[in-house]
Amino acid sequence: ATITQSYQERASLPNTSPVASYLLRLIATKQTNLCVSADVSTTRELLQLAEEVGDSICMLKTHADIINDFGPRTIQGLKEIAAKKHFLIFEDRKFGDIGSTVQKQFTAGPLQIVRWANIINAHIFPGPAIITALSQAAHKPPLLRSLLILAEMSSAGNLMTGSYTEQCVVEARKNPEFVMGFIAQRSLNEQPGDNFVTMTPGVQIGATGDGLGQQYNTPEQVIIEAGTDIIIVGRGVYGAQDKRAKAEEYRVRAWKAYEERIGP
Ligand code: 5IU
Repeated sequence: ATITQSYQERASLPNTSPVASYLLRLIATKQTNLCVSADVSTTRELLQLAEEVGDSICMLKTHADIINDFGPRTIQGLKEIAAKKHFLIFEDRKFGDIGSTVQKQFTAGPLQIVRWANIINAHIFPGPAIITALSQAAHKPPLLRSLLILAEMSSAGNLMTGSYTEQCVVEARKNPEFVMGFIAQRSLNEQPGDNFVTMTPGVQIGATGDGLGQQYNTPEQVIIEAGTDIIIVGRGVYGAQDKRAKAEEYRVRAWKAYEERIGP
């Protein structure tokens, strides 16, 4: 059902995590279901990209561990731009260890992810305690944080299929307060009452792959045919000469696709 419901309607359904509600309202207000993946290597490039694409996105996805000079200046800059331009920050850390270790990786070290990322993601191959461990760490001190479970990947030959993906959905349903949805290639909202947010990487216009296993679909394929909610675009945007214009082009394509999907 969520496939044909509007973002606005879904924001107030029961069983929706607080961060998901906030995000769905933000998407509806800004009219953008685009997340840009900022896979750049310096703080300067990261903040400049955030400024340039900020008006066109609902979320910026980071890989803090590929920023050469990541530090307090990066964190402060990111937070300021996110507040000014109204988007959420998603650190694509892909946690995948025992509960005790992921708590430390989430809160400590040079990155201190919990301090600045509204959204994080995790694999469930270590077992469901990874969800409770991250949730605990996010809630002392109480911070509004949410988790995306990695249910499917875009890369060729990946092993996240079938019963593994199904198990991701089972664990998500048990934790609707903290788990806002999935990274997946299609909507996994299959049961009445499911209102998970699906974010899909592997989106580019005019390319089918990158020679390193990445597989691309168009915004229309993922939003209309696969029923997902947010497209994640990296090189398609930051690889362009005019990043602002390119982000706007992806925003318009993905938004039109969503409008077509929900119908009049
Ligand atoms: N990413 C994927 N596929 C996945 C997952 C994450 O591409 O299944 I999970 C990340 C990797 C990169 C971004 O940071 O999303 C996609 O970048 P490009 O649009 O440049 O391929």
